[in-house]
Amino acid sequence: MVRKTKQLRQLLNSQYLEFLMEAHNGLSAKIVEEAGFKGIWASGLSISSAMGVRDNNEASWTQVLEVLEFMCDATSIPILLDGDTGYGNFNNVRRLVKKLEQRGIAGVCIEDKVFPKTNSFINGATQPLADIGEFCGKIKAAKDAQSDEDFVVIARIEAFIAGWGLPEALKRAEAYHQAGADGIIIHSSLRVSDEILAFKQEWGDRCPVVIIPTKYYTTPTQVFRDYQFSIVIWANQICRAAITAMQQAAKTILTEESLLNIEEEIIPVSEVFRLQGALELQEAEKRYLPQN
Ligand code: SPV
Ligand code: MG
Repeated sequence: MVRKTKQLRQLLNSQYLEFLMEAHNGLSAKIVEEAGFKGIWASGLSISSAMGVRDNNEASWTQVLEVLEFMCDATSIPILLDGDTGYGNFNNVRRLVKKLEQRGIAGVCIEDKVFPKTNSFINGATQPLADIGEFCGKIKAAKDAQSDEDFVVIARIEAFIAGWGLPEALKRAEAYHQAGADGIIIHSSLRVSDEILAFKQEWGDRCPVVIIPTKYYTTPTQVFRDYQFSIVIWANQICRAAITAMQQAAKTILTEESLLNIEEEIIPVSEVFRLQGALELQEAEKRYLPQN
């Protein structure tokens, strides 16, 4: 089987538009793989929300690592971690990369903001950007720390989010590319894709460019193909779908004080067992437990 790092690298360098789907725990990761996705975005927003905390580095990086381990064990497709700002300085980044490799994570994305970060869609224009030189040091440290040559390091540019224009975004992209980033995420909070398209037009194919169309979701995916983006990340929809379903089920059961109207609407317990791999354990028990 192709190593997960190599799988992710192949997605990044593929001539076709590829897709990563968000997941935030072992169960959602498994569901994403079963749906047919070739890779997973371990979203900071959705992992933190599943933990019941904010997307402000309230969960420690080792708590995130624990979640990643479950996600990785449950799946055979590569995981790209949303590594926020790298949880500290260059030194924290290189330790992060080492630990991610040990846990089977295929790559990490770090963004050019300041620890503790805030989600890009919460007052983005007030968020300070990292110093370019300091951020380049983090990228270099990440690349020097990896022991698997295919481990992927993506640099995420928040210039548009923070209210800077195209020249600043391009300046940063060039610096991060020179520092050794394997690809760039160009992020935007506009409801139209103008910023990211203008960026790609200027940037060309100097290195793969990844996008997160959470806000500009009305842009047809064919446009992203035509502009030759590398990967589209659907960054939070599995988490949001789960929240919708959980809110509705909780409300129905609370008000009706009965399961009658919900039982047919939700998956049976047997499907939970299947997703957990209960059958495998039953077979293993036959092999390993004394049979009477
Ligand atoms: C995440 O999924 O945590 C991201 C993407 O960073 S976004 O929330 O769209 O900024
Ligand atoms: Mg994030």
